[in-house]
Amino acid sequence: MNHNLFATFARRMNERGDADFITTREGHGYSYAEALAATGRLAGALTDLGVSPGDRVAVQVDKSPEAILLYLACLQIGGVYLPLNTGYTGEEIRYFLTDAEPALFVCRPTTLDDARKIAEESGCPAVETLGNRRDGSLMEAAGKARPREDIVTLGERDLAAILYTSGTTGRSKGAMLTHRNLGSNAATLAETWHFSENDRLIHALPIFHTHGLFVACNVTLTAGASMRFLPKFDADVIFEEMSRGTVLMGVPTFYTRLVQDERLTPEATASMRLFVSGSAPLTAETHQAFEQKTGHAILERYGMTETNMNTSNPYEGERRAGTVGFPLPGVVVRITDRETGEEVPPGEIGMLQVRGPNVFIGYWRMPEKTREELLEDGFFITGDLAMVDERDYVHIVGRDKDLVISGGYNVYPKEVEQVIDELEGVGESAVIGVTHPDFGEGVTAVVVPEAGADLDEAGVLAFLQGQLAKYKQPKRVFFVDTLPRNTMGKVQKNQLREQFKDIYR
Ligand code: MCA
Ligand code: AMP
Repeated sequence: MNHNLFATFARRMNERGDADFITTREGHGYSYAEALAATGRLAGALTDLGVSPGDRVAVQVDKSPEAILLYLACLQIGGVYLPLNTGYTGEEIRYFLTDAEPALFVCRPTTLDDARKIAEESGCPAVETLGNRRDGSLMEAAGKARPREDIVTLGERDLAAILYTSGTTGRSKGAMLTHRNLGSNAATLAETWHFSENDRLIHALPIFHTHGLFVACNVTLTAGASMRFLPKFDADVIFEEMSRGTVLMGVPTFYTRLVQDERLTPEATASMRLFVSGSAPLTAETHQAFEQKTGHAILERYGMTETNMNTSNPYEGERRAGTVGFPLPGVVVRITDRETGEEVPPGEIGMLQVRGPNVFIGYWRMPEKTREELLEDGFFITGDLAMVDERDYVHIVGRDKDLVISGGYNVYPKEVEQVIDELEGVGESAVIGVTHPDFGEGVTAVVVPEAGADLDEAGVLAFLQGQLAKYKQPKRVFFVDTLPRNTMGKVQKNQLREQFKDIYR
């Protein structure tokens, strides 16, 4: 049996033929049959470029239908897709290329010179470009290549993708996701969320993360539905698209922005059947305000890069505000004591662990990290603190890991602190997430200057430009004489969060 996920997709693509798969507002797009043919041409081009089964293909490109076809072409030939945030700086990219050793790096036409240099220094043998106007050297190569129609035969543990879970500095971990991981989750979600050929997904998320790539695209392909591909979230466009769409998938920031918009009414959302939220906590207030204004209860689900989706509120039945619903079919969730690892009784808070066909097989070339987080009995330690209520709904109540989630993007404080600490005059720093009305949490730096140092907020922010992706840069920087520490010397970030809790209000 061929476990290649693309075999399932290709069957669906053949069945759906002339039906729309992906369209843009500029009138560009692909029917299913066109997408299948174009994927075959890209698969031919990748082969010509020397990509073999198991080879990584690193991709940092703007959002476009062709970028999705490139992902599919990678699957088809057994390559390992490695998407990279378009906000990453050259330094950040250097780490990923060095660590993952891809056979090919596909970048934007505008960044080719820098990309070539970084690729050369990182030992990556080939660089091609892909633009968002059907341009770039990869599209040219696809035009000349002999299309591939075969689908490489794979086992269920073969890799489909590697997604890095944080930025740079050697700690970033590449989560290895198999064809089985992605395929099982797509099938489960399509069924749980009642996806059908009639669905038209409004796609406004980036396509370098689990949410916009796997949840959105794999579910669409599994159901044979269609996607309206938008470059980014823009409320004006979303309101226009909602008159024809049926489903929106978004991070909570989408919904906090929509509920503040006076155009949000039952009429504006009349053709929609489902609003999905995830990647960060949706507040109960936003959930309730959205329902009050539209009659739609947002369906909140919970996932991770390492696991795809774990839990979901029900399609039918109560979508409980402030909860992430029930474990998906085939997924087992257990809440454990953080010290002993023993399961805690319902109603008590503990570490959320998860097991299922969705759970990744480990971190790329990090066996020790893998052993620490992926237990022998198959459970993965998520780092999220959770509680299961009397009706079995899972509540995510906090995080045991030092992580800030800003507008759905993960920011690892340590990474930002390390860069700030390099600035002359900085004694030490602590980076925290503080409640932010738009991004959920705002990245915030607290800096202790060295004696006599001449530092100000603008100077620190200017120093970070170009070193860290924009979304990782603090929204504000504050100066203190000392950082609060416990008796073990550990910085008490809770105290800092409390001290600065009102700065974005
Ligand atoms: C943009 N900026 C941000 C963010 N996005 N700063 C902090 N956090 C962000 N998320 C910066 C911009 O560079 C800009 O800076 C300023 O903030 C305002 O930008 P704005 O135009 O308002 O932003 P936007 O372009 O509208 O983007 C906001 C956004 C976007 C729509 C929330 O960040 C987004 O699409 N996030 C989705 C992330 C995502 O897909 N996460 C899924 C991860 P300046 O003005 O100085 O230039 S997958 C995952 O987590 C798991 C598996 C799961 O469960 O799904
Ligand atoms: P990532 O590493 O980008 O995949 O982010 C995964 C993390 O996002 C999880 O470990 C959670 O902390 C958080 N997350 C995702 N969905 C939700 C949700 N619905 N509610 C609360 N936190 C979430």
